[in-house]
Amino acid sequence: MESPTPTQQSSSVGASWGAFLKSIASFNGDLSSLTAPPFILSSTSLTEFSSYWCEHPSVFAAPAKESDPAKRALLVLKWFLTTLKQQYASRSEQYGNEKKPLNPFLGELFLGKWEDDAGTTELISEQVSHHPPATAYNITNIPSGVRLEGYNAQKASFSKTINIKQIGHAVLTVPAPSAEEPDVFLITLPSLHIEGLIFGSPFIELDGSSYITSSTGFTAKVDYSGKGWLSGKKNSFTATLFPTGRERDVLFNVSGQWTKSFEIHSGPAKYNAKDNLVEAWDPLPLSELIVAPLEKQHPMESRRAWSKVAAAISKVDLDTVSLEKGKIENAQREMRTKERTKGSTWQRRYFTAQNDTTDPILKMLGPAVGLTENGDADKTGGLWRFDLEKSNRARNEPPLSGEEADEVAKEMLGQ
Ligand code: HC3
Repeated sequence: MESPTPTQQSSSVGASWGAFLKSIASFNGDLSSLTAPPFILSSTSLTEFSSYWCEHPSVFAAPAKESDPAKRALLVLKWFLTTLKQQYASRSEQYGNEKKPLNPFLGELFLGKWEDDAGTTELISEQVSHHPPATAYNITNIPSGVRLEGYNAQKASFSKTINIKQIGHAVLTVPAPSAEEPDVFLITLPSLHIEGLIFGSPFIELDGSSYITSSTGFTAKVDYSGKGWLSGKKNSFTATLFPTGRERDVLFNVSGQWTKSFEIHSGPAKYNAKDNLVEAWDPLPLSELIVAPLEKQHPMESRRAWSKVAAAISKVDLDTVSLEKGKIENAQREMRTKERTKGSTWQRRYFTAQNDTTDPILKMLGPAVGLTENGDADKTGGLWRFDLEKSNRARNEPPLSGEEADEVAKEMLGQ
């Protein structure tokens, strides 16, 4: 038998579940290097995951209508909690089907929009770093001006199971009614681990705490408890909102399951808190993200770029999966070699890494939530911020002709 080509080695497909479990026990922390069994391969790239932040655009935009800063902070907390189900449990209709997403290539894009009663909300997601892998995103609800930007990477380790620490953060900007300056909210990302691995039915459980702190002086802390000792239910959490630095002066408390429903109460948590119920949340139908048809997409857009791999995954045609993945990986390697020879770097289309290591938002709000001023730039290939100038340039570019698109696909993706 011929020995595998570098392409086959790097394309991590195949392996039985037993071999997979063995490989994760000696795992080096690089999630993309895991050789997963065919049934656990997903045809969705991680660049698509940015859309999970906004599948209820009206909840995303709601804080802009609230004039009281504390209630605005509560609406931001509510929106954040409503995103968790999409972010961490939506890929499996039932528990136990969390798959291995496609590992995005540098410059990969995922663009879309939502059109609903909140008006138009635009999504831009770009793979801004490959080593280490990091994805950046910008989501704007046009009528309200509410805007979320952020970037994230994952650091994985193995102890009993796969544990993932999320690196990066998000910043939500909310124009406040009749205020000159918008409110700014700095959001940290929860840690997670994979459960059900041993039974071949992986699903995510969140752990630890995450925070949201605002320029108006309010902080929310969310504690994730899994099968909570209080409720005994999966995906449990409790959250409190308080004036920054005064954690005991709880203005609102929220509790429930992030996959199901939760209740918001005023004041601190009590055993019998029916009287101070502010709102009960039950998941709403999602607003559908609109993505251009493949032939209208830029060749670097995720679904177009990965279309052959995705088709092969759905047919469980592993040879073609390896071949098509390998073409992209090899073309990308060649691009990086060419850049090194020329002394150039890949120009990100929508985001720019901040060179000064003190970001004003992180400087102002970072200490309240334990984030450093450089946004862990060394672990995410940079401190990434949305670049409006670049975005306007991209928006005004004429679409590529068929020939130009073919050239880009050949050079960048080997297709
Ligand atoms: C860990 C994860 C990749 C990262 C995913 C992230 C953290 C990406 C950012 C999103 O905003 C939130 C999010 C949700 C799910 C996270 C994925 C779950 C599983 C995947 C691993 C790379 C796959 C591990 C393989 C297997 C078979 C155990 O599922």
